[in-house]
Amino acid sequence: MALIEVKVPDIGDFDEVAIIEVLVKAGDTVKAEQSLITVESDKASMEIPSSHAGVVKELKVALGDKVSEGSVVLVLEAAEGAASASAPAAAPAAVAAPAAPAVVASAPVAAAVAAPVAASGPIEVVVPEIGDFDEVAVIELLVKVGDTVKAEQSLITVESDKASMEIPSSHAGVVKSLLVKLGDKVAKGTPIVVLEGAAGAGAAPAAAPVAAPAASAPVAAAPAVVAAPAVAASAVATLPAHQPGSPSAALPHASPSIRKFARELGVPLAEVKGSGFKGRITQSDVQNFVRNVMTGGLQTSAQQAKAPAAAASEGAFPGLLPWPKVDFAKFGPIERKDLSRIKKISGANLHRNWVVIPHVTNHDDADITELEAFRVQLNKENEKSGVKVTMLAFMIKAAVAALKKFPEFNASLDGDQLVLKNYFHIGFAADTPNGLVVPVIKDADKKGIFQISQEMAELAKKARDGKLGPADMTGGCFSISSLGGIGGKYFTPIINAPEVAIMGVCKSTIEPKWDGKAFQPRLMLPLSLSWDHRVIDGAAAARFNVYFASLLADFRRIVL
Ligand code: CAO
Repeated sequence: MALIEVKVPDIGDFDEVAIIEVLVKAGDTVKAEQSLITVESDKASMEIPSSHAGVVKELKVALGDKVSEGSVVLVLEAAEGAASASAPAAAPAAVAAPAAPAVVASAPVAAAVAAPVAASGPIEVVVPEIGDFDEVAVIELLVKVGDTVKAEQSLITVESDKASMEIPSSHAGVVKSLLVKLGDKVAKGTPIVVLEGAAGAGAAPAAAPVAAPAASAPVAAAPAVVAAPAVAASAVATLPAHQPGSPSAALPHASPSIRKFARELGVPLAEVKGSGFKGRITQSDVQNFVRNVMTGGLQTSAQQAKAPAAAASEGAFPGLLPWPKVDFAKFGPIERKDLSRIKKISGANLHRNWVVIPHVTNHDDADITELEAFRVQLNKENEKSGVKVTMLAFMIKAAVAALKKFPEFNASLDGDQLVLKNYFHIGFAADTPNGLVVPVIKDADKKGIFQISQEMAELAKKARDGKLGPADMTGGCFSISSLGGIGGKYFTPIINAPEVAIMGVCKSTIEPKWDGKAFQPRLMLPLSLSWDHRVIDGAAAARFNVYFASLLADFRRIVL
């Protein structure tokens, strides 16, 4: 059976759009035209359909990744005789291309050029070019009579079965009359509103709206927050509600701008009840939700599950004293500093992981005397290569071997099931000026020490420069947090959920070790393995540590 790469089709003028939902997982059987992922810009969300029927062999994207035309979404084992839905396999872009994506890019552009004359009299704003659609339903009215609108401001949201999009105003002005209502079907040229044009407020310059969707920050920023995860050695992960394969993670009905609004406020849309047309979530639904939470009338599931510091500080966490409120300035000079974005995200994730996961930490030591000598020798021999072999690279390989021997460490909890992974992506905590991030070395089992050392150096640099993308930080199976370059003896790393264990290592020191006849100076590396007691037992954790240490003590064991 043929393996087919299903790619993102033509999505108009967009360079990159973020994946906000992964709708299938490896092993799923999909039909041609079935939606695979949902992507979102600040003006539209759209589902990318499959060009073929078949079984998903491998997902090539993750939540938060940015994709553009030609990005490979997944590899499909095509069903026997299952040609593409609407075109031969040779032309997947054309095959898969839903009309919707084209609309997304063209709508604002066309709106801008639809009535390019500056005017102060009444202006009828019409639906611009919306691609191949004959008719789409109006699902949201975003303005009312009397509202002052700016050029490019969204007027209505329309929806097909694959995409929703906002139609922007071609002009600034005051809404004199609304010419459509909820449920109406509109097509190119349908009048939407009559505006009393503001003097001098003509059409938005053609260049601006073209650039707007692609360049606008929310497209890039929002999903990064969702996935950003990876932050903190111990902490961060994708939001479980949107994990691929979680069927309950249906996208709530809300337009892109409402979703962006909700994200900015940290509102979990899945918990908001929509009062709009066909249950759509409106801006006032989101505002009411926030009001209810703030007045204590409602707890988000996050609050219930994670008991965030904010709740504790308000005394809202049952059974706990309120967080002490102290006027520090009374005791001496102070200054205030906002937490960095990374710290805010990692803090919330660390807190959840610490509260939700029953952590236990096992400490042990690995004798790395010979391995360190080998590492130093390797670096001498390869001085000119520019690649410095690090102890961490050896630990990543040792972690892979230990995960293979103890598969429940390479797993995640999903309800009552354990998801066992047959891939080996290892995260490592990296210290950056803005906080901790956890870049991931993908497929570490297939890479050698030199390649891992090189990739680690590149990822650590990207991390320090603040250039890591969501794809660099997602998909990890197990993390290593090394404080070896700094110092310390042991610590209790917090598990980077949904992983189930993390290895913390500190600085190795020469210690006297009894060999049966005499004390010998040996280089000992302190290990601190934190593990999730819901998945792993103490005996297994001790065995994991012993095995991990034995590999570092004699690296030849790795090939046994
Ligand atoms: N024992 C003794 N020395 C060690 C060591 C160890 N376990 N690990 C590293 N070193 C040495 C290195 O050999 C290097 O020495 P030289 O410069 O003489 O060669 C020096 O310490 C600095 O190493 P490094 O930290 O730059 O390199 P690394 O590969 O060990 O680590 C990275 C890379 C990105 C993991 C690290 O820079 C970092 O950011 N660490 C902090 C991680 C962190 O903060 N974790 C805490 C999370 S708490 O939740």
